Amino acid sequence: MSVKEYNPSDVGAANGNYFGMPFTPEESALVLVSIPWGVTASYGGGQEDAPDAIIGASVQLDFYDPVSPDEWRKGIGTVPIDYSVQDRSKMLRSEARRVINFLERGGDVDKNARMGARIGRINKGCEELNAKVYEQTSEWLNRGKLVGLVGGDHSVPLGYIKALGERHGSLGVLHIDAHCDLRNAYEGFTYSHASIMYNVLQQVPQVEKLVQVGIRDYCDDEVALARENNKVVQFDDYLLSTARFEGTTWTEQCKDIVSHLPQNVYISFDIDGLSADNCPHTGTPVVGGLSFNQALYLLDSVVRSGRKIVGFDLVEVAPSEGKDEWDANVGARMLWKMCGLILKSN
Ligand SMILES: [Mn+2]
Repeated sequence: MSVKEYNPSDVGAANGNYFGMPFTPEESALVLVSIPWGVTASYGGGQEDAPDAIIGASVQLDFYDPVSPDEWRKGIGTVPIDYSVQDRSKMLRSEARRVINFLERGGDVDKNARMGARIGRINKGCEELNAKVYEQTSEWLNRGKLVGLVGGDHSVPLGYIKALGERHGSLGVLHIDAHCDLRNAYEGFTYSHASIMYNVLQQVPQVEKLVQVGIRDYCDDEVALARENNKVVQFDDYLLSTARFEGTTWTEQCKDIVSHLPQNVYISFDIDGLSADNCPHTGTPVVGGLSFNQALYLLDSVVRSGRKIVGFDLVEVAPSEGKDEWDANVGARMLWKMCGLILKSN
């Protein structure tokens, strides 16, 4: 079907594309790249199934968006999912589970050659994944496309943020998450979901600011790192709430948050930054958190400030097995809003 014949008010087509959109990636301004990967989950898993589940849930959305009306008409294309990534993830995930169980029983990996070898294989597999994400996203950027990345766990965007850094020279990361993800090699895994922002700071020098919002489950080392590194600005979820109880508005807080960001902004959206009723099956849900509308208002504040969203990811959506598709439903809706916002700001 051509784009002209397409009526978005019709019943959604289950054509394998996000939102049942009729566009090919080639004819779209924005392409969505799926990374079905979830090797290092420390608690709940399932993130490698998120792209399929989000596509499934996305078809039943209606497309009028008062925040970014009609922006989808510029084209939102779906890059076919590479299931070899998911197969590799499942294999390495079973190795990672053994390592985590071993650690939880008090084991010392430095004294256990088999566990050490497992960690070596996992780290190598993650490096290969990072290279693949870098290549795939670079290819679409070179063709003049905007790219949205759909995880997968939070380890997946490293290669993409590198590609954007090389392209733009300077960018800031707006990081919405319950966690800081500033751990150096969590559980022995260099490319853990809990280390993504540590790795970004180490490996992507073009990231000049990392602004973290909604964080509420983090450790002393991560606070110390943030205090020593003037690139990192943290907005603790409870402290934001407290200020609002005492009269500060979310509008004022969003202005403050956005003021720390440079002109080019990458959004890294961990679904657990939202309150847990929005993501009950995510890997590490935490009480508190942003409402859907608070998060959306913050993202729109970035665009309204005149800054440009140069890329985004949506990670840690974990569909439950069985009938409850709520996590994927919320994920699809947040993805839809981010698609509209990136198109609006470019
Ligand atoms: Mn995260």
